[in-house]
Amino acid sequence: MILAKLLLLVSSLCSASVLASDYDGTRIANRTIDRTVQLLTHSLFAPYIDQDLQNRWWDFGADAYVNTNKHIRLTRNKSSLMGWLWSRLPLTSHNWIIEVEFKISGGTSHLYGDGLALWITTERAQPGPVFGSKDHFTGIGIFLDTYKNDLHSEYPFPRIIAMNGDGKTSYDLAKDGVPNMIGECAADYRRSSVATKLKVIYVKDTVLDVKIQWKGWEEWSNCFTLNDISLPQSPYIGLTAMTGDVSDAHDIISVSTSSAILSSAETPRDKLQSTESEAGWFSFSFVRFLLFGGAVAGIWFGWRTYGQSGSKRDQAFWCALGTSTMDTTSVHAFSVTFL
Ligand SMILES: [Ca+2]
Repeated sequence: MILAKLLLLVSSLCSASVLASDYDGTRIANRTIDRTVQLLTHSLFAPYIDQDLQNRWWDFGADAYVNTNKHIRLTRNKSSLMGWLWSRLPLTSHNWIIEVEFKISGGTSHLYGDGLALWITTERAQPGPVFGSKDHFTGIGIFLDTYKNDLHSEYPFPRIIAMNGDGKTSYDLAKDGVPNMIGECAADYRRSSVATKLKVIYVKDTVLDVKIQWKGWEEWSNCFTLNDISLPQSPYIGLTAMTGDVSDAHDIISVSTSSAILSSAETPRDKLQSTESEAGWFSFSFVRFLLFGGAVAGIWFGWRTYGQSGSKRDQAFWCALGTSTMDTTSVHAFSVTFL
């Protein structure tokens, strides 16, 4: 019983150390991301397709095509193209991180566009006018808009603009979505010399955080953070791009999606107390085990010692008593028989 408890305790302590080693300390709002678990069902890496020229978890279509060594090219640098890439399964995690490595490249002229979009929406794979996807979407669209439709706008481009669609409101193409935008920033991610990545972190009903890497490796620029935002349950992940009169090549290099396991500000203290409590139980039980073992050993040793001394004592007694009536051999034999 005690041994089983000890094994159970050692096992639980080992589990705690694994949790601790996974801790990456990322803080979001007033909570901490303890660890992340990558979702292979919503991630995408080279070579992108299997021997049947399919991907088990993603669909792609329209003008999109796969270069197994490099990317999924949503559009070539040619006018009037559109391409899409959608997860086949909805994302059921409440809290998640999506990191997309992309590349937008084209000529050096001042005419290029239109850009690409990351979708977290309840509908999937429905081509349309909003960066190659349908309008009146439900969920969030994060648009990497490289073409300034509204020439009178004061916003510099390229730009990131997000809209939280309710399924009814139209994306305002002529004004680059500004009337309905919920977050935005400027970032010169086009033709960047370093890998360009978009990172979106969502904590259910709490926060949506968008960062972009375009200046240098592992140099993330904050784009925008939205508090108290709720996205639809079980959305799909989509990436679409479109060219019009102007064009660019829009490529997806990889998508890495992870489920995020969070702790509240109080949890580390609780965990610490729990660990201390377990450690205390362990110490107490171990001391009890030692005391019990010591007591058993003491009784056994005492019994042996008493038995041996008793034998000698008896022997001395009978020897003294039997000097005239018994010889030594018979006394010894009697003593043994008596014991
Ligand atoms: Ca635009």
